[in-house]
Amino acid sequence: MIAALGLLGMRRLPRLDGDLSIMTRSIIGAALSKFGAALAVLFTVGFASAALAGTGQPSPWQMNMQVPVTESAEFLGAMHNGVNIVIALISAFVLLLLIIVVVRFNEKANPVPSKTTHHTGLEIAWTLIPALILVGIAIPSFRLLTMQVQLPKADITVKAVGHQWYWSYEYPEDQGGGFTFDSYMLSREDAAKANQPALLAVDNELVLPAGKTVVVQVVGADVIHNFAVPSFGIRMDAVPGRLNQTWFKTDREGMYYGQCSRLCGANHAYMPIAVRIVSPDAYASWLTEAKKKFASLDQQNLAIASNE
Ligand SMILES: [Cu+2]
Repeated sequence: MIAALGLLGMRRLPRLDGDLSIMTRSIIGAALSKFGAALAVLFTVGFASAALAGTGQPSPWQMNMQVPVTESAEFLGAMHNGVNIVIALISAFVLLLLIIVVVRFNEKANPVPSKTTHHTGLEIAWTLIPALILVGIAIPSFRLLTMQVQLPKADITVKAVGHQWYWSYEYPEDQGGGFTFDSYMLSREDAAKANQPALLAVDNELVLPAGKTVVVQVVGADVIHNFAVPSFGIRMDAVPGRLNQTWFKTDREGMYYGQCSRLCGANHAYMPIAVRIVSPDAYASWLTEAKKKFASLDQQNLAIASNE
C-alpha cells in the first residue's frame, strides 16, 4: 500500500510543474466516475437485496432490513429508506458545491478573488433550508415514535424476562395461561435437525396468535437485556426493577427470530428470541397443551427441589 502510494507520488510529482488544472480535472474525473460506480453498485445491491432480505430471520448477503410484518415495522423501514435518500441528496449536493469551488475558484482559474464576505439572502437560505429539512424529518419521526410508544388496547399480554443467558416467558392466568417457561437456544446440531437457523432456534418458542394486538412486558432478572424482533420492528430494554412494555400485531403466521440486543455478558450472543405466530385456533390448542406441559415441569422442579 505504502509502496503503491510512493509510486503514485513519484509519477505525479513531475506533473506538478505542468498544467495543474488538467491534473485537478483528471482527479475530479476519476473521483466522479468512482462515485458513480459506487452509487450504481449501491443501488443494484440495494434493490437486489430487497428480495434477499429474510422474513423473520436474516439471510446471506442481506443489505436491507428484514421484511416487515407489522404496521410499525413497515413505517420504520419507510422512515429508514426516506432518511437515507435525504442523506444521499445532501451529500451529492455538498460534493457538487465542493467540485464547483475546486474547479472555478482555484488560483489558476480565479487569480483575483472577490472580497465579498456577507450575503444576507444566502445566509437566511442556508439556515432556513436545513431547518425545514429537519422539521420535514421530525414530523414522520414523531408519528412513528407515538405509534411505537403509545400502547393500544391489548388482546394478549405476555411477559418476557431476560436472564443471563436465556429468556423466560410468562402467560397470565386470566388469559387462559397461568404458566411460565424458559426458552434456551438449541445447539447447532439440534437446530439443523429441527430445520431451523443455527443460533436463533430455541427449545420453547414464544407462541402467539395472528391478528391480535400483543403487548409484551419486558423486564430483566439480573442485568439489562433487550427484547428485539426485527421483522416486528420492536426493540425494548429489559431493565431489572423496571417494567417496560412494547407491542406488535401481525397477520402473517410464521417464525420470527430476534436476539438479545443489549450487551449482557459472556453468552449475550446465545440467548435468541423465537416467536411462532399461529392461527387463533392453533393458539388456543397450544395454550391448553402448554398449560399441562409447563405445569408438569413445575411439578418436576418441585420434586427435584424437595429431594435436595
Ligand atoms: Cu441478554
